[in-house]
Amino acid sequence: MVTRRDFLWGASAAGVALSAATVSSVAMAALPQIVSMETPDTQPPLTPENGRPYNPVVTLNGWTLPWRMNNGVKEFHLVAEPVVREMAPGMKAHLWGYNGQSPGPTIEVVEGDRVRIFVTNRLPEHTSIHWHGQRLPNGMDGVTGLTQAGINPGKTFVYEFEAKRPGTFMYHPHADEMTQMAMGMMGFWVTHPKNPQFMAVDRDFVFLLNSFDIDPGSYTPKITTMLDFNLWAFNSRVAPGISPMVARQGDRVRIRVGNLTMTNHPMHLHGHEFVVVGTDGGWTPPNSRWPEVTADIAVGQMRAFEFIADELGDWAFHCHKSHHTMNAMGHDVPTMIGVDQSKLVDRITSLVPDYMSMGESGMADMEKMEMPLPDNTLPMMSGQGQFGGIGMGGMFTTVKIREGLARNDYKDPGIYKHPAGTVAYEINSELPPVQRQTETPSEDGVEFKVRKPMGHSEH
Ligand SMILES: [Cu+2]
Repeated sequence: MVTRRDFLWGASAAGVALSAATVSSVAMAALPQIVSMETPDTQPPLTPENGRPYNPVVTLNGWTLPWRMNNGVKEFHLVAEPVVREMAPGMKAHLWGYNGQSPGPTIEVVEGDRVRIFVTNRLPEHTSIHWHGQRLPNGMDGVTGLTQAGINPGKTFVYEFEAKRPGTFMYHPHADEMTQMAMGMMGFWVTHPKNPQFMAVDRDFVFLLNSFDIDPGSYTPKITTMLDFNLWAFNSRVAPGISPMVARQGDRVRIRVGNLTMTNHPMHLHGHEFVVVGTDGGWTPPNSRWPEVTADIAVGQMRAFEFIADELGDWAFHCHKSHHTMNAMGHDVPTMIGVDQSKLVDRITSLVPDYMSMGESGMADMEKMEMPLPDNTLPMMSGQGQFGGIGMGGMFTTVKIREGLARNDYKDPGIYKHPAGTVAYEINSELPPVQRQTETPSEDGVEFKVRKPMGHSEH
């Protein structure tokens, strides 16, 4: 196996140009080289060095798979295999994925490209790949049993089709899906338009929503879980481990999100309105778009939305289901708000040694919880901001908007320096008395009594 730095074909993020002569005819005759990613860090966009030009995307905590051109055909090599994925610093998961990581690499092609994908199976059971949303011959659709035989362990299959429709797609197995998707097997696919000016944006971020059920202290997801997942992830990564999406002030930014969890996710952006410009069914006609600050993404769906990044700052971007912005916890934690537990703990721990008291005044205690956690377990809510604990895990990151960044600069610019007088502040002043209102003035100033509805006849 080789690292990304060693690959010879297709394209290079580092800009290392290699002559065609370095690729021997022997290599061209065999399968394309296997490129494997060793880090969960967000990789810079992979600028194409051959084939038709396009504006590359940035995969959040991911990367784009390099290819080789073989007689005009774009050839990729995906390897389905067990991987160790760091979900956030301090926690690694034993997942299944492709080419060293979960999710697999993003595949980027251009409308009209002839594409050949070699899929090698290094899993202990058969697999297949379904190319979600694509126009292709039925026999390339990747449904085990229905359109092809399963790819047995150790075997390599070839998929070949023309990338007919430009847009945003996903890939995942259609073989023992319950296991293979619960283990993290999925990836993103972008077919760029032939005309690079069509729907061009300054920054184009892509990622998948996925979820896992990994008991605190363990490494492997429970694959029979139907709904009660405890790790809610962007690309198999949870806050505070998710990269920020960095933009230059004034950039047109696109975020494409695919949902391969078992529930819907209302994705919410702070400080800006966006429009949904596309789904996995294609681009949305301009006259049918409307502004939103939250877009619900159902299971198996993709949404592409765009906004002008005109407000400087570190803006939260997260799923609006509050249990999806925290990390692993037991779901049988009782609500303890208002309960003084100080005298109870000693008595309970003599019976239940690992009993933790928490939640006396809400769950914010968890942000500063410094009690020892089991190995390989993330705090439920964590992340440090410049003003203290952020109290978020799971599906949470930031869009960091700064002035004058270079076009290709995706580095974390650090914390936002707020202009003087623009941060919410504490005021020390005596509270005024409470005015208890029992009568509500109507709009024209005539008062009326608030009363309860008397019955259905009044409706
Ligand atoms: Cu959610």
